Amino acid sequence: MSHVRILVIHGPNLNLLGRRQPEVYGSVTLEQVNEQLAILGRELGAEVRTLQSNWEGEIVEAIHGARGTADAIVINPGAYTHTSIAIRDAIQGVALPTVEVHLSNIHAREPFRRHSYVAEVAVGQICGFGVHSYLLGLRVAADLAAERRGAAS
Ligand code: CA2
Repeated sequence: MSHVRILVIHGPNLNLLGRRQPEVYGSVTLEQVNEQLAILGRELGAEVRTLQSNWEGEIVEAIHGARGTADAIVINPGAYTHTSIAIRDAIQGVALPTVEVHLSNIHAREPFRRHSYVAEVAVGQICGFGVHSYLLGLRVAADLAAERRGAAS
């Protein structure tokens, strides 16, 4: 069977990773996160595509584009987690298994970060483990993608 295809989406401001607020988000840069995802992807036999956007509409379109080009999605929607019905509807619309990840533990921060619109349409949420949230998310997404491929064949 060919490689499962995973789309990893980084939402707004995550391009600043490692350059600001290291006490909250750590000192690893987005490039380093993507590199670790690529290494793990090779280990898992998964094709990993990564994308960062500060634009809600661009994220919505990337999710639409995943239909037919990816088997599962890993998404850190950034602050859109707490505001975006559009991103939630896009995920529901494409019906691809989606894993929500966050670097920080959103449940241990300001009350406005505790609610996620995406959680309601994601298979699950992993938060609070820094870069490991993404790596764990990729492992789960690769399994979900393989299951989905198996069910379709
Ligand atoms: O913990 C996470 O991964 C978040 O999705 C990060 C978002 C925040 O709005 C969510 O509530 C939780 C913020 C991303 C901003 O990232 C920065 C990184 C370095 C410096 C400044 C911002």
